[in-house]
Amino acid sequence: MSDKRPFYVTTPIYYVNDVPHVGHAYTSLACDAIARFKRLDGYDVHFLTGTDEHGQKIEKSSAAAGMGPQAYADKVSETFRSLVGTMGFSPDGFIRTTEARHRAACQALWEKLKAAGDIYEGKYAGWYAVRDEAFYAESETEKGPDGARRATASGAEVEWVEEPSYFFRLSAWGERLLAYYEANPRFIAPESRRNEVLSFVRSGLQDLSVSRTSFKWGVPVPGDPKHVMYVWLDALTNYITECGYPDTTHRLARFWPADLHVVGKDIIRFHTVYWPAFLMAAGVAPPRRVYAHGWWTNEGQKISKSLGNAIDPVALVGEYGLDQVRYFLLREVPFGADGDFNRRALIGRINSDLANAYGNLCQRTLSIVAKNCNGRVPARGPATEADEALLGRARSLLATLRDEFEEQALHRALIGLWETIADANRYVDAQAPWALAKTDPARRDTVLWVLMDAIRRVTLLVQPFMPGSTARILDQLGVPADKRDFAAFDVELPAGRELPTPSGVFPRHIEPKPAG
Ligand code: ME8
Repeated sequence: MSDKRPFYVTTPIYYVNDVPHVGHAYTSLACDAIARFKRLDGYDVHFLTGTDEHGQKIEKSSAAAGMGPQAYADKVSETFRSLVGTMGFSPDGFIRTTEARHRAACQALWEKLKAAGDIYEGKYAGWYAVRDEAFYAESETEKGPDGARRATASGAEVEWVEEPSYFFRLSAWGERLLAYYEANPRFIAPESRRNEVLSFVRSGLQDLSVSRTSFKWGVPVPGDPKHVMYVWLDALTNYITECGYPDTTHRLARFWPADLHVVGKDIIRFHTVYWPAFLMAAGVAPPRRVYAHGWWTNEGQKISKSLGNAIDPVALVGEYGLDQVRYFLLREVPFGADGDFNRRALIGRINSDLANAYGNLCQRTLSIVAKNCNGRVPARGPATEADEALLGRARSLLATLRDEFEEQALHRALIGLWETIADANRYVDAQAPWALAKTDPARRDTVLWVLMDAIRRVTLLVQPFMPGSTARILDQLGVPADKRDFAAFDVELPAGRELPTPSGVFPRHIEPKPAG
């Protein structure tokens, strides 16, 4: 077993009722950047994503598509799997809830909850939203002008359901949940979400219906197969299925409790109330942290199937480039806040942050090196105050980024990196290495070495966000493949190393002229 520290990070598992849009890509992208950062920082990372394939919503959409639910799930799940390749995600596992290992884990968890006295048989009569796969109290719904009743929080239509059901004794867990939140102040983030959950739990919890009898597409309840498990009990269990539950040795012992579940703000309650309660009732430790990010709109509008304005991440990558899209999504909106997807903003960032700032810094530095230093890493002489200022800033970035990643402040990490890029560009202007070529070649070499080292440090840290482009920049800087993790952050470039011919990495985006 590795002596590295383990780190387990998960995305939500996505419903297969529809193909992925930019919102799904966003959550997985954030997890990917975090997983890559931790790997580079020497952790033994397990990064899990996958698809949520049971429940009434999937049963209904498969029927609407004229397919059996399994064939339908197979087909749509594949679109999420192929998005992994398109977006350059690096998961260590891709789980599907229709796998046999998952059914076994759900049933084992159910037996535990039952044996603990936390599951009892009864009858559910109340409101249910298929779109959210959620039960709502009447007070959480309202009737619209069209006469339809909807969940106030999500806008999903609710229907009245009355059926035999098993219940989880959630009402008995309120105090223990509050004690867990109290003892683990980092469990729910950001702070605004934590407050929201605290007030929900303090207001008193109702027992939760955890089985359904009016449809069939789910994991059968052990010993009572008329019932299928409530899809959220089924779905949440995926995080421990992946670790081999109910076998508590091996991966569960190593990676559980999960370090981080990243979710959208829409599903915070499931992850921070139901999930820890199920786990505690089954004698399993709750996860360490749940981070809920915000919601993307499209040019000011809510993204929805009925509006037909879902943004296809595959098309986006085709049009603007993979790393460009990855950068924009994580830079544009403070992680945790809501944001608006706007093409002008995307193009603006591609041209200013990537082409003009980062790309130009690399390109002008490396082309002067190619022209003046025989295409080799120049030798450094004594450092001036200006050199030390830039190098000092670049050296401090790793410690700063570790703190930002601890808080999932991905946008702040990028802001700090780009401030250093701006500093470096000002340094080039002030030092004017092209002018030193004739007057003071030794000083010119020092300036170029300082720039190359600053670019190297920044680029090592940009890797989790833009793996492809940074690999090309590191190639051009002559950084060997085994000197690209953070253990090599302080391994400086040796003078004299031969460099490949530089070429631009971040082209400007020019909008194609409308036809005609
Ligand atoms: O809720 N902006 O699956 P789901 C930002 N299967 N993020 C968005 C988004 C948007 N407009 N739209 C979707 C489910 N997301 C359950 C999860 S986990 C045990 C089960 C992201 O397919 C965001 O992360 O509806 C949200 O939480 C998730 O997709 C919901 O995906």
